[in-house]
Amino acid sequence: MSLTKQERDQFQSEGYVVRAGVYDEASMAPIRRAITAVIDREAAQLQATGRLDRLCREAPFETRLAEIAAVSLDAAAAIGSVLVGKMGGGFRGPEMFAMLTHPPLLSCIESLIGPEIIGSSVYRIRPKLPNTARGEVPWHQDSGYFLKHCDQFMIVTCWVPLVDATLANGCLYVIPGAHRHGIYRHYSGGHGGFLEIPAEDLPAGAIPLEMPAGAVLFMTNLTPHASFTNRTAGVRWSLDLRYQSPDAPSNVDEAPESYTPERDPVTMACFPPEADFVIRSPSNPGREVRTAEQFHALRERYELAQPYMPSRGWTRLAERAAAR
Ligand SMILES: O=C(O)CCC(=O)C(=O)O
Repeated sequence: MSLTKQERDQFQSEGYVVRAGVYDEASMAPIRRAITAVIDREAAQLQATGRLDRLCREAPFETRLAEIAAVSLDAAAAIGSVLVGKMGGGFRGPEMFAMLTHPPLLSCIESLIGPEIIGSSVYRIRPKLPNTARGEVPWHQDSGYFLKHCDQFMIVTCWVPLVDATLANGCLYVIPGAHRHGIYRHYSGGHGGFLEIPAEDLPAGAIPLEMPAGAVLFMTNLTPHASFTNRTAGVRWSLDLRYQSPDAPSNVDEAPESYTPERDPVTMACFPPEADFVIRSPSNPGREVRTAEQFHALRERYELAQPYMPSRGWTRLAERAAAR
């Protein structure tokens, strides 16, 4: 399952590569069931408090949250935000741990960063709901969200659609080769509240990447990417998972309480609020997080402690507009 030389060359020169069939149906079934269980629980609570009339239980995974959104967009957004989480990575059940440590994925990762693999702190479940601009993610590089001293390190993003990602439902777009520019200037308060690189600051040549469920898009942390409105009746469910080598700064073996405003940012992990975790360490196997329980406890410890993260100081988009 390792990436071929041609795939690795494409990743280095273009900043991305897509590999189909990394997850088969059986390996995606548990996370889909777990997501459905969260929807069940949260929808029942919303119904109990009068914020949702219908649970839409009869709908399949692909359309359930969309049907809830048709009843109440706010209810669907609230359910989505439980899965996405604020700081802390949201859902951290055993099914997510299985997705993060899926051996075929790790073989591909090893061919990009070597055998010592750290699960980078940021992973997300994303439901892109139909026909709402709220679900759009503007152009950005993942490094825009990390601390500045991490721009020089490789952190691999793996974007995994749990349903087929198409032009119609809001597949990802990338700009091949644009990662070689280095970091672009991001602006805070962009579309949907996300960081944003204005499209006019980026080179032309964006391409959409339609992908079957279970394929993986591998991107560098400097690869500009975006996704736009879902114009179907279903939800475009996806995961984004990240990995780095031990050369890149991490908070492995650090107490979350050691992240304070007094600490020098250059000594910090790339994204301090959430826990990084050792997935594979042939040199020191005792450091590996081997069980879903260990993973859950580590993530929870960070979430409860709320480690400090300094601002990267990006200007607000509205200020740029006012200055023009
Ligand atoms: O899922 C999306 O539409 C956007 C994902 C993304 O921006 C990311 O994985 O960094």
